[in-house]
Amino acid sequence: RQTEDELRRDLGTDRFKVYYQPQFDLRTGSLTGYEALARWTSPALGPVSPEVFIPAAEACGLIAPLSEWILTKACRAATEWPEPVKLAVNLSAAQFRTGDVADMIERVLRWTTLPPDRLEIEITETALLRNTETARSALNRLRGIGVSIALDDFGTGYSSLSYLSRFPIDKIKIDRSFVQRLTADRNTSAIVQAIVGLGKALDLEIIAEGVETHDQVAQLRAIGCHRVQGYLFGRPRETVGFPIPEVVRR
Ligand code: G
Ligand code: G
Ligand code: MN
Ligand code: NA
Repeated sequence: RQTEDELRRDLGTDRFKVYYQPQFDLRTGSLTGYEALARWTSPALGPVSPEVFIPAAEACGLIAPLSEWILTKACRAATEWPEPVKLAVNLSAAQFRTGDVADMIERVLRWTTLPPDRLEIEITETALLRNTETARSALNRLRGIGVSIALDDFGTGYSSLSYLSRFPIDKIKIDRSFVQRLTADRNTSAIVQAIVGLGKALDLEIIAEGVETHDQVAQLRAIGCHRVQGYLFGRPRETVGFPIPEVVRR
């Protein structure tokens, strides 16, 4: 397949990039971290979304080297940020199929000298569903060295709630489909409120992703969800940005 051939050719070159999207705390107005988002522009195919090239890399056995490259690049960048905020990196389900994802992460942390407590990994419910035992032991090991774990796209997967007690989760990311419906739909607002309540009861951090409007911010504040990420506050960019946008401060 052409995508796979091009992927193989471009792996490790600067045609792959890592972009960073900021996350904020609405109460304090402070920057809390950045999510790393991989980007690829292929000479033959043009810009290819990670929704396409991550599955392609999984299919052709390149997910391990690609992920290690992304993680290394992001961790190295994070050691040079002006503030020691968290770096969140996405891991795909396929990476939990084998037992060595924790080894890879530990190796990259040592190599880049990023303190483990600055790294957060984002996983989806699907990843946990498909590889329950290897995922549990990898996550426990990472947790043990100080890496934190975020459950991504929360609410869209299967059997969400059981994961919260069965895996060492620190943070829930409320999927942007909920955020998008928040101001138009009373039921969605009740669901988000329930997720926030659940998170508080379980002592989890909660962040809303995909925040695009001031009305969504007002609703999230009212519901008690104080962490946010989305185009309203900052798009993913190649370099990290200061100062903090006005919309967070007021
Ligand atoms: O930023 P964007 O909308 O292009 O991301 C699309 C999807 O690709 C999202 O689900 C995001 O989590 C995923 N993604 C982005 N970068 C990475 C990465 O480095 N690794 C993995 N596994 N997924 C990523
Ligand atoms: O699955 P995950 O949550 O990792 O995916 C994050 C994706 O959401 C990335 O592709 C990122 O570019 C995209 N994204 C980030 N902020 C916004 C936003 O405010 N609106 C929309 N529509 N997408 C966003
Ligand atoms: Mn994510
Ligand atoms: Na998401």
